[in-house]
Amino acid sequence: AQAVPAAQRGSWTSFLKSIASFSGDLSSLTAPPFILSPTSLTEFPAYWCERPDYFAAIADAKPGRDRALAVLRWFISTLKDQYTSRNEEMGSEKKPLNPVLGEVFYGTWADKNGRGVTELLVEQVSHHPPITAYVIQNKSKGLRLTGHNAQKTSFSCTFSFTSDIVNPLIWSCLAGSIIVKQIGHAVLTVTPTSGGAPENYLITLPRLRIDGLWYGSPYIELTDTSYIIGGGHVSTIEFKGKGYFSGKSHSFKSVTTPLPGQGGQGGPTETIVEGTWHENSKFSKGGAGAFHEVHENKEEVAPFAYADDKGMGEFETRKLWNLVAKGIREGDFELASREKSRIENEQRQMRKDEQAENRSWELRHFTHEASDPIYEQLGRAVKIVPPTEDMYVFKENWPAVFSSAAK
Ligand code: 0T9
Repeated sequence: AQAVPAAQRGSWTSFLKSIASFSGDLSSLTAPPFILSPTSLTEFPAYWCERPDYFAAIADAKPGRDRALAVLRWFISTLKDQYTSRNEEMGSEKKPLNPVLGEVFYGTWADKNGRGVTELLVEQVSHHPPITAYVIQNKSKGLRLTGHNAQKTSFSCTFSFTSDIVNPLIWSCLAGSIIVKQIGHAVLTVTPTSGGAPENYLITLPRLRIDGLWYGSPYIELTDTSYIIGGGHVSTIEFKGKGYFSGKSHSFKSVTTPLPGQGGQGGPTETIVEGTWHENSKFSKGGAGAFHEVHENKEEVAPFAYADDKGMGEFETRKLWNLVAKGIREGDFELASREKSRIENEQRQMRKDEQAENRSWELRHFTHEASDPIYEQLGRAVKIVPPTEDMYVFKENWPAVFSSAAK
């Protein structure tokens, strides 16, 4: 089961040693070529909408329990793409390209069967640590998802054995796992197109465990809990690996309850859904039959070609990383690393120039706020930790290529 090419075993072992003895920002560590992905993290927010029908269905659902379950169904439907698609497409989890400050990704999902156009705008709002902010909007349905993502990584030793190799502690850890705590959250806003007050849903993110490192074929398992709070309901989604609820990998159990005093009256007091997030799940209380069945027809976002929009310039992710990605895809690692160094040097120079001129980089699409009142207010229902989080507020400046841009 050894997936590491013979010529890269040494560098894989030293990479593992550096992650085992290091905690913080893994994105900046140099990894051997076989584990590199040609895709930057700025493209990842697109995973939230590769099943645009489930997203649109949220607006069509009746407010209350039905809508809370529609939000849950859409959320569950995104997890397969977010966390197993690299394994399916590239054979294992791979190390994404570490976005530069100001990197952007714009794209769209076409209208189909009257569900409306869905649009995506992403900006890398911090390089160290990496933070990605995004907006996903279906204007005709009155839906908008905004959020930001960062990660705190640590290493966990799963077992140890005694050995007299150089550093027994570190060596015994090489079969351990990377634990990724996701920082950040998302807010889904549903604005009734017929008028009426907008409704907010706070979405918190699961913890990741990356296993399979020893064999060079990393894969993700989700752990811990995610909450979806809004519309008078709270869904508590517990993630477990093999052998917990169903004896299967990628298991989850979700409990949706009304929030008394927040419009959550009436209907069953509890709805429980159980199953696997990458395949199927069903109701085990408060409903019957299938809850979500994965379908293969995912719809990838159509990026706006950078050549078509002068405004995007050098910072459009696929343009910026073009030659690095080409090198990784075609096995020309000299090209990949030369181009990567060029990009990194340019970035260092930009930061130096800013410092020398006593100015700082200005975000294109977002403004940073120290706290998020929606997170605080909705999070109270589950005594959320931490009690507040920062947020990135969209400046409403859709580039002209988008249909959401006022013309
Ligand atoms: C938000 C997602 C996130 C980003 C990635 C941990 C990870 C960077 C963050 C959390 C998305 O909504 C969902 C999916 C995958 C996550 C990545 C998986 C991963 O391995 C990387 C980290 C930084 C590494 O590259 C670790 C080293 C690598 C050799 C292991 C494959």
